[in-house]
Amino acid sequence: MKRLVQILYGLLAGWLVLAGVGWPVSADTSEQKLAWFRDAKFGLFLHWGPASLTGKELSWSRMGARPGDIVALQEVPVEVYDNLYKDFNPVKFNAAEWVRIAQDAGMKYLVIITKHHDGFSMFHTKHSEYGIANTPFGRDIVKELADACHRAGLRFGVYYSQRDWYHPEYLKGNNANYAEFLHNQVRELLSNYGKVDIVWFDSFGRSDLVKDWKVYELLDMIHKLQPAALVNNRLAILGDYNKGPRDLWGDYDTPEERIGSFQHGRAWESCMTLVGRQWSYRPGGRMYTREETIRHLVNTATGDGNLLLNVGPTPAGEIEPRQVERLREVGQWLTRYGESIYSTRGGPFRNGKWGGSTYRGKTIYLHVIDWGASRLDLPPLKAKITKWASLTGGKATLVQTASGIRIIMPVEGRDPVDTILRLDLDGPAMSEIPAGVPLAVPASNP
Ligand code: FHN
Repeated sequence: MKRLVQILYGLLAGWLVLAGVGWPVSADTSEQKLAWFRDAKFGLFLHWGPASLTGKELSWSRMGARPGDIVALQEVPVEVYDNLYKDFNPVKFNAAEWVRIAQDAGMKYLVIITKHHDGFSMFHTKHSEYGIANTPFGRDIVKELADACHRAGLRFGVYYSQRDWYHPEYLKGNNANYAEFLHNQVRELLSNYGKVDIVWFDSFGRSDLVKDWKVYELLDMIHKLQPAALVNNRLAILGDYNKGPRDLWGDYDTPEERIGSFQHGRAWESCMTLVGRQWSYRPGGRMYTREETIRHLVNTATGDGNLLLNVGPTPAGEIEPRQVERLREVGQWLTRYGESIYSTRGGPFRNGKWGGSTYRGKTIYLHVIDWGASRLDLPPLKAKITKWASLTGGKATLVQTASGIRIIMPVEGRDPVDTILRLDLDGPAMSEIPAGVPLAVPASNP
């Protein structure tokens, strides 16, 4: 009966999302578990491994027939790829330095690759020889990062790929043996590295085999070993996120390389590369500008989501100086304007090309990215604006009437990245969108 209710709930929720109504708050999504995540808004994703020695894409550059291949990326012969670890010696790796870089960027959590599709374990494991312990470096990367995060008060997440193109039993052999291997490694990660705040799965390759991998037992193990850990929506099958049984959807959604659409009732996090649309180290790849990177963060926050921004460290164990500088610039912006991002929720106005809004208590922050012709027109609020100010300067005028809000900001007063206006209300901003459906913004705006 419970499963039927869950399926019906899932169908209803899916319809609501498709209808653009938004996601109803699911009774079984633990909002208190998610509270820190919703407040944090911004995390660091780290895609790293011996593949960084080639500058090609982690796992995907390894040649070999695989289901759903992106053949174009395959450039490294398997026998070369699978022996890179013998030369992997990132002597400049300093976990405390990476944690400092993340915190200087204003990031509140970190997710590290522990094993990607290439099957290489970046942690000391009893269940595979193909891992960091058998490199010239030898040290347990995951342990050093976990310890540094715990010391610095940065939330710690582990990425673990259920797909494993190295393991002899994965898809080709006895999947029950692969399931045991997978469960054993996840148990190690959740037992040996202290508190784990996020388990970031990255999908099984084929839905027809999910049952072989005992996904429900895996979920039970996680809840027993790390009861407060969040699990993303990639526990089960590739591409079919949020279509299988509701209890496999995890705690939040994970739009990738794009800004997720406005969604209020169910948490979400856009994961995005900073350089070259490649997850692992890509020397010379194009890096997002300061403006683009800040806008990625603003556009996720105004949609009520998080941004997990990815860097690919070098084979020497450093984060490229140019990437460190970009992250530092975002951190400086957050030092000045973080009140409009951290511990806010997205809305009450629906975000779009014009920008968007965030709110906390009786305060709304407008993030205006495109003023269009000359002004911003917003729909009416129930609450009265008691005072307002521009956090980014400029001399604007604001008029609130029963038919809406009109804001005029002269060109010279507009911030080239994000003009932030703070509106203080005589009532809670949340009461403007009780069902979590954002207020539509007139088409007269961009
Ligand atoms: O194939 C992986 C990819 O390499 C990367 O790890 C991303 C990060 O979300 N996940 C998979 C693609 O969806």
